[in-house]
Amino acid sequence: MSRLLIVSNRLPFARDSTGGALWTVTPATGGLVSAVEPVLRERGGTWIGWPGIAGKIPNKPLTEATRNAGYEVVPVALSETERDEFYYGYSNEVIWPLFHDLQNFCNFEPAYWEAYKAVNERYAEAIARCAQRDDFIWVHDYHLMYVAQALRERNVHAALTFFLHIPFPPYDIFSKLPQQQRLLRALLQFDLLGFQTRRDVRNFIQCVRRVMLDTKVVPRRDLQLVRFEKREIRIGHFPIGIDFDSFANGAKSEAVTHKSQQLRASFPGCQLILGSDRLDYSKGIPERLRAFRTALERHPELRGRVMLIQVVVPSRVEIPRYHEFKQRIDRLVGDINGRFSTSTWLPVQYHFRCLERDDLLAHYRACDIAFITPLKDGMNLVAKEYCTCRIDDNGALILSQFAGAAEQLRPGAMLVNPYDVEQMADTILEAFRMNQTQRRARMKRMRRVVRNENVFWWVDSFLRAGAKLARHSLRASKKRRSAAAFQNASA
Ligand code: GDG
Repeated sequence: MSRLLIVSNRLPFARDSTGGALWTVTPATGGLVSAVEPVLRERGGTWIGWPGIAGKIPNKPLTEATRNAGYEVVPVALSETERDEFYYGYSNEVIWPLFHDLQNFCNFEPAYWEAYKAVNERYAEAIARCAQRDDFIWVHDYHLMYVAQALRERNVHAALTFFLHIPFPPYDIFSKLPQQQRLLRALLQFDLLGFQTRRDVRNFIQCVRRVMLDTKVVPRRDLQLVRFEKREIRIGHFPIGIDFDSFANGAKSEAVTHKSQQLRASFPGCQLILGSDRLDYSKGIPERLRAFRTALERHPELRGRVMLIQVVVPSRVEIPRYHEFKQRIDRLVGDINGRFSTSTWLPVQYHFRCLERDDLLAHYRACDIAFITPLKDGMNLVAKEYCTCRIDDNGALILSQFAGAAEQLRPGAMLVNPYDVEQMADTILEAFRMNQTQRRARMKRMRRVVRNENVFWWVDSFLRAGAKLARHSLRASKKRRSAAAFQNASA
């Protein structure tokens, strides 16, 4: 089994400066880390990434904090300007909104692209320094789409694989990107490209066909094949999963059982509806709040009998747009509570902080309905975590049709269009009225999928696709060697 070399923008640890030379190291939150960390902890390997704070990295606190991680951690440093132009700039003001179909939120500042390339080159150098022969090199996510190109320019010919955690947009949206051709060319320097869903693969292939006229696409049943500059690139969908057993066992634990009972007991006679997201405009939080408000307006039977618990995890708060976005959420929560609350009932309970893991699990266990409405999402792990923690099979999931998870959870979820506030409001009523037998039947179906297609299944399927690739390139290099030998002999 080859060593796994994971490369992502952020490390699974966040470094925080408490002033002077004092540093704290805390586990980072977010979908990528939740999924990849348990895998690396189990298999071992190396993780290359940025610890989340600009400037020089004094290694000691990081080395100490990661000593028992079960894998090696290699930090990449970013200056403040690089953080601003590469991370906040190209990654989060161009790619993130564009790939979530929110083109009006993009800032196509030309300087950002140069910073993006330069930082990707820094990551490429770190990979070139760390990589050993036969390592499985696996680059993650939208911040690092230029890494393979940078490695090829440094004459690295090893197999390179990539997984995109966020959606890939359709051609009509992608074609707004000023660097569309350069970015696709860079992506085609990887040997295996993994996407979350069939929809993303379709979009990517459509963009390749329209933008890269010198490619040939060979449709295949499992992995699609693209021929480009004498190379073959394989493309597939690999829906990311979660560590099912760890969530299910966590939900059964005494501490979580106690906390969830306490939570339930605090709101007798009320069905609890849960929303939990990072602070991000792609997650559809205002739309969800407006739908909840409409539900209370249109369906008086819900008043006093449902409560929305909305957890918003602070994220990218340094970006002004995110700050304004938080104010919008605050105002909506204030409006709903101001209009509908009574002396004994508060319609929205709002937490703007990251819950401890046990508290999060207790919320999953205690809430009757999960209300997850991203405008677009690569996958959405919260939906899968919620199903997993419903160990009694009782619970309803209202899920945006534009979340990647909708492809797998379709048989049990109540799918909604997050732009249709009235439809979402009516679905709240439907979920509220749904009887236990129906809820259980739906939940069982979803839990089966989440259990079977868990994070280890995801890694295995990606690694298997990568291993096939290694066999292909071995055959190709043997062919090249024998062709060269034949030419030499006949010369
Ligand atoms: C990206 C893609 C894709 C949430 N609240 C708390 C908390 N969380 C954790 C959840 C979950 C993670 O954060 C969020 O994951 P998502 O998948 O929902 O979203 P992104 O962070 O946007 O992730 C996404 C993912 O990558 C993986 O490929 O699914 O589409 O955008 O794991 O548990 N964790 C804690 N307290 C909270 O209050 N501790």
